[in-house]
Amino acid sequence: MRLSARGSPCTGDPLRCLQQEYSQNLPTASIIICFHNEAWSTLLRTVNSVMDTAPKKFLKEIILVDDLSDQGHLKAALSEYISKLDGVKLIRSNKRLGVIGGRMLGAARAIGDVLIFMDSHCECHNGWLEPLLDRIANDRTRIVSPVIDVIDWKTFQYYHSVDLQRGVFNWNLDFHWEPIPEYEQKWRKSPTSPIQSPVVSGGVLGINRNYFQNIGAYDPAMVMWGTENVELSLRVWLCGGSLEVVPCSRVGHVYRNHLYSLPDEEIVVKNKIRVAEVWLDSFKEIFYMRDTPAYLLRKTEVPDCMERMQLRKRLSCKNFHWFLTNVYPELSMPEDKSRHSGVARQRFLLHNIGTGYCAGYQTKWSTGGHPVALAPCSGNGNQHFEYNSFKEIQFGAIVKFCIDVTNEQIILQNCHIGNKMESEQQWDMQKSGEIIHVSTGKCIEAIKNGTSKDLFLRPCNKYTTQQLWRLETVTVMNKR
Ligand code: UD2
Ligand code: MN
Repeated sequence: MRLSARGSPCTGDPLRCLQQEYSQNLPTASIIICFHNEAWSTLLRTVNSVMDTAPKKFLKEIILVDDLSDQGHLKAALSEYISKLDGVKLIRSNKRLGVIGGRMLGAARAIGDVLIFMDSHCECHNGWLEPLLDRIANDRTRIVSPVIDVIDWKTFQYYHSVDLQRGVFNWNLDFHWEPIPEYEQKWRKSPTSPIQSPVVSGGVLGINRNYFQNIGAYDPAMVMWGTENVELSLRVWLCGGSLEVVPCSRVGHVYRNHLYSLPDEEIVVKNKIRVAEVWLDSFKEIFYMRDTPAYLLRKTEVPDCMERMQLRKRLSCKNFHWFLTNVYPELSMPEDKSRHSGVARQRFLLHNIGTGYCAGYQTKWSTGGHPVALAPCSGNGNQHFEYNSFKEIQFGAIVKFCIDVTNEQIILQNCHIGNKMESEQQWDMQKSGEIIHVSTGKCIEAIKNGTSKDLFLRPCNKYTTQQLWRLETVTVMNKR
């Protein structure tokens, strides 16, 4: 016999969600709610809404972890209230563990098949649990998140998010939501299909209990609060699992604009540094360029990431480049403003005035790079370049090459982006049309080289039209 979910009121497509059927043999869930000085009303609203909505047969337990709260209402009154509730346990930590340590403490005590980590100020809707469990039942390496709606912390007004969103991060390693890209929309079979998500929010997430422990739980050296969801997400993707937002599951979360009095202000920065050091490979330099506090801190303090690096090796995890190529190709280089506009990217053709030809990538490899060749302007992808605020002229969508020089010949080389503040790969684009090499002050000139026309560096001469370039903008749709 199959059971149908008891209506999630406001999903992207509520009717279809109501029609979904789930097995009677879904795995059981332990809901882990870690809190520090949570208000009475919001904490108990969270607990009661879980009890009201989660089918008994799937709800193994609710584990509350008190992370050393000092507010009076969370002492005896809470213990007494909880003792009357069936299936709710309260663990008190005598040390401040933060959300990361607190959740791990709860996870260590849990006995359900699936762990659901939940913030202590949430409101679950009917039918939120089954679709999450169903996805994990079919594949234990899936980490799942409901759609998380916003509850205003002052007015408690509930805002249903209408658009389907996925979780992502920027080069500062800060998490945010964004509308799903077009290719994801097309790829999904129905409005109820899960959405692949580069990152899950930390607020509410489900993960198979054994899988959570096998892939290394949370990084125990990441302290207190912050970026643990980015770390877990990267690790899961890179080490063989996947992440998704399940549109038929909905939970509200009270977003507050408060800050904790964390014992050390640099905690979040330190957590981010660990994520960068363990998972970003050489791309971590971009993070350090974006995040000055992290850059400065890393100069004075080198974190010990040995254990996590060993874990990464043991689990045969892929590298960050794979993540950029396969999971989150939209994470562009920091200066690429076009990413804010969604799917379109601004690129241009480098049109040489003197020859009427365009610069382009050619596959032939010589002298340590690909010489840039001139060819009739076709507008094809091999003639698309991007210019960024590091003054690099880049070629390529995901694996970027940069315009460089060897023996005065203009070539495409791996970008040094972020590795050095000054590089041979920096160019000044003049309004007059010259492209000046920053380190030598010379100009790019189109010169006949046997049968082909190649590009060389020559002393600038504004009367040489082969040194003048027009940038012709092209707009490209991102594809996966
Ligand atoms: C977001 C996530 C949260 C977590 C956090 C970064 C959402 C909706 N929420 O923050 O899950 O990923 O970013 O770590 O995406 N808490 C403790 N001890 C502490 C601090 C907090 O137990 O020292 C509890 C707190 O009571 C809450 C949970 O940890 O239940 C997360 O903290 P938050 O709600 O203040 O964080 P939020 O929603 O801004
Ligand atoms: Mn929260």
